[in-house]
Formats: sequence, C-alpha cells, structure tokens
Amino acid sequence: MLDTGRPHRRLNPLTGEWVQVSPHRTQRPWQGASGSTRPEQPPHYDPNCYLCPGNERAGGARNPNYTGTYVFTNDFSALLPDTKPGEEDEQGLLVAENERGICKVICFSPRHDLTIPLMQREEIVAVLETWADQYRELGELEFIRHVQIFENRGQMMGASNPHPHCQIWANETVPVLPAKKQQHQHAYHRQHGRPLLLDYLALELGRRERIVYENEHFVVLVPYWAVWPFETMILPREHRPRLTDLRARELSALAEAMRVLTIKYDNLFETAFPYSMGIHQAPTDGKEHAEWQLQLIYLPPLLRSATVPKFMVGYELMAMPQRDITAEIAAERLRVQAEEHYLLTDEGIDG
Ligand code: H2U
Repeated sequence: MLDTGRPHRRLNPLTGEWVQVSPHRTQRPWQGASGSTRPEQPPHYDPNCYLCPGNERAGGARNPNYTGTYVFTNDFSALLPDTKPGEEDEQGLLVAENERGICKVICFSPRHDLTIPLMQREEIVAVLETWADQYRELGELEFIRHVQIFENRGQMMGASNPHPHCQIWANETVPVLPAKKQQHQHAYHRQHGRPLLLDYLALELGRRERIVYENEHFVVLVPYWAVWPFETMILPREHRPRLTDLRARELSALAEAMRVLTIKYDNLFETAFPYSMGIHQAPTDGKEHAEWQLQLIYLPPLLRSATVPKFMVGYELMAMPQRDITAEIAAERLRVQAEEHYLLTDEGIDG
C-alpha cells in the first residue's frame, strides 16, 4: 500500500511520463506572499477592448455587433494554410518540416466581464456547440489532422485580454502531447480492448479519493498523476472520443461540470483563478479512434493563494515535474468549495 505522505513518483499512463510527489515538503516554512486579492470586476463593455462587439482589432479588422459566440481567424496566426518546402541535412541533425494550419480566436460572448464561472449553463452550452462546430469544420479540411482548442485565463497564464475568449490551433500533424496520448491510448486499447480512460475512470469512481464533482454524464477529478497543484480533468462517463459525439443532454452536463469546477476554482482563493484549459480529443485524420476518450484538462498555476503560483523551475525544468501537495489533498480542497460563486454570494454583481 502506497504511503502518500512519503516521497514517491507516479506514472501518467497517458503520456508515459512520471511526476515526483514530495508531500512531506508541505510542512516547510513559507515567508513569501499570501492572502487573497479580490480583482476588480471589468465593465460589461470596454471601448478599448479588441474583442468587444463593434470594436476595431489590432490587425485593423472591425468586429461585428455579435450577440452570441464570435469566431474569427487570428490576426497573428502562428500557423498558416500555405505550403513551403522543409529541409533535412544528411546526418538528420537539421530537420524541418513544413507545417500548415489555421488559428482562430473565439469570444465566448459579447460581454467583456462574463467569464465561464459567471455564465449560465445554457451560455456555456453555446460555447461548447461552437467548439464542436469548429472541430468538425476544421477537421473536415483535407490537410488538418488535429484541432487543439485551448483557453488561457488570466494574465498569469499569458492571456492578452480579459474579455473571455479561447483559441484554436488546427494543424497538419498531431502535436507532441496529443501524439503521446494517442500512442498510449492506442497501446492500452490494443492490449485490453477498452479505452484507457474508461478503465481509469472506473478505478477513480471506486476509490473516490480524487473526485471533485460528478453529474449524470461527466466526472471532474484530480488525476492520480497531476503535475500542477490543482490540475483537474473532466471525463465523460461513456465512451466519447470527440466533442461532436456528445448528445444534447451530455453537452448540458459538460457545461454544468465546467461551470461548477471553475466556480470552485474561483472560490478557492477568492480570485479569478488563472488556468490553461485544453481539450484533447481524437485526431481528425479520418480514422475511427476507438481508443480515444474526450478529456478537458485544466492546468492552473496557483499554489498557496491568489498571488503565489507554483514555479516550474529548477528540478522541474532540468529533470522531471515535482509536486508537494498530493492529488488527494488538492481534490479534497476543491471538493469542499461551494458551488455558488463568491462574487454572487456576498457582494453581488450585476449578472
Ligand atoms: P490569448 O489571450 O490566449 O493570447 O489569445 C488572444 C489571441 O488573439 C492572440 O493569439 C489574437 C492574438 O494573436 N488577436 C487577434 O487575432 N486580433 C487582435 O486584434 C488582437 C489579438
């Protein structure tokens, strides 16, 4: 039986990578910053925001007076759809491949201040439907084999603007991390005949140590192998390789899981909890991908308070990821948070 209070390392079966866990270190003294900083609520509309309806963007284009979600091609796209030749030297040491792709930005709503935890469930469903449409449309393009949807929330995660939005980078090859997950899920499926993440979820539901929230169709948990202090994963209970496989009531349940999780995050340190969220789903290469299971990954940097993040430095950069607070304790701390947003319970904001 694992002594979770002693140093140990855990395997991520989705990537084959390990994380060092050092729970005894949570006892060490801390003289850095602490305490909550309640951020000021942004206005509904900001005339200087390049994502608000009717405003001009940095690239010169003007946003329409949109009323729901709004999708546009990134004015500073990291990937471009045209082709140029790559190169490879004789020893195979200088290797470059052409990489085609398309980058988009999606505003969640016209409201400059309406973050996911403050949205109604139906409003989040609209975001999910837009993501599913984009995954389908981009994935149908002959040269697109992977569609990465992700959200950077908060300055700490590099978000360039507080107006709630996310990005999509769709490209020709399956990127490094999803490719690792592809490989490991495929190997597991070949050996056991079942998706890895369905078997994993069954284990978690049996043990109940890392569950944060669950509803009829989705479960939120801190993965056994989590690296970031409050990292979580949202998983469907049934086998669903892609967003486009979800039925209407499952989309609604996923929206509710996202809503509750992000409220708990905000409540933890009474702040707009920063994170990078990403959706991993089957590649769009025309294959069935029975091994794949849809997964929403939340990677938040905060550790002790609204201002004290976990730094991925030193040993993490040079050797392997390491964490102090165990996945079980992180899950417990999130589980006990209220499901009503702190801004709506005490101060009251104009919804
Ligand atoms: P981030 O906040 O996650 O950086 O996403 C914002 C994206 O919006 C970013 O990739 C794009 C940036 O290139 N952008 C535009 O396409 N048009 C603009 O007018 C400003 C920002």
